[in-house]
Amino acid sequence: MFLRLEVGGDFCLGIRFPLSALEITSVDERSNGIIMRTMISHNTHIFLTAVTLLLLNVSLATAQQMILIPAGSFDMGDRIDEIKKSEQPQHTVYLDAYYIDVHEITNAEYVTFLNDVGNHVSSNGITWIDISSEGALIELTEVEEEEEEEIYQVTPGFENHPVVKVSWYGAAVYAQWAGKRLPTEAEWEKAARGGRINNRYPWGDRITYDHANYRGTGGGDYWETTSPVGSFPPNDYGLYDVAGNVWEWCIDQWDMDFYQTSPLTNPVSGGWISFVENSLFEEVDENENRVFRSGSWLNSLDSLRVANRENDLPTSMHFDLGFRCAKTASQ
Ligand SMILES: [Ca+2]
Ligand SMILES: [Ca+2]
Repeated sequence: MFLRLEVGGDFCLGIRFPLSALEITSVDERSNGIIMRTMISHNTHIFLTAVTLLLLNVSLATAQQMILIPAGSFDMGDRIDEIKKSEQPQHTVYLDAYYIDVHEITNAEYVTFLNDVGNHVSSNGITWIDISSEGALIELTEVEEEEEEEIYQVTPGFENHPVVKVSWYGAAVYAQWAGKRLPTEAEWEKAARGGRINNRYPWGDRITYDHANYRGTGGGDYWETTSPVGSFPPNDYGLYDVAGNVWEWCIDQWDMDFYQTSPLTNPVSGGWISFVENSLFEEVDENENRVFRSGSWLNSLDSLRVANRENDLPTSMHFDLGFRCAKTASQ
């Protein structure tokens, strides 16, 4: 007999039992939600209930897919003189504890959000994700037998790839829907460094195609564009794809000289975290660039450096730009 547990379509655990048949199928309608269908046949033993509860706890932890980064200081910026002035001076920053997503947000996760809210454009006309340009991996399709109803769907085979062509607003509104927020730039860099000091890349000073998805292919990198999230080893905090695959939006407004004036505790440029958490992000100035980090499948190695900073307008949507979420630990 077989016990199967699935969460969000991307987590599956199966165990065979000799005495009973028990099946749990769960559908993740929202990021943390679980709907269960349970079918129990003959000879169900009480120990199966205990096992089920244990597995359910495992599934919930997996569905959350966040890791706690403990409170403390780290050295932010470039010490090695990589030429870019925006990364200097290196300065010590203290951050309160926070959670951050293990993975980049996937197409499947973003489609769940879109179908829940029923739109990909905000009420005041801001586009969250570009679904119309050639090569878009999410599209609106008619539901069979109900011609007037449309749902968002992922191009088959790309469900577990990171969502792309999402604007800063589209990232922020997803994060709010999921009960999270975007990471600050400092939170992102601390997480990406994985507890190491002065490392050029998340795992150290060297990087190869066995570490990350960047321009071209070789080693463990088989992808000319995005790769499924988690296709490469994690950093020391257990975070995947913090170098490469897709760039990742952060809360901060772009300020090239921010490191020269940055507060040394919980810094964020151009708006407090509460500003974003209180849903005021739709009032964020469309003409003020926002930060993204990580480098992408499109970039050479230099862009994947953990100190590297990039930026664009919050309305920008690129084929190599996505995001992951964070959450203040006290919440
Ligand atoms: Ca590649
Ligand atoms: Ca990335």
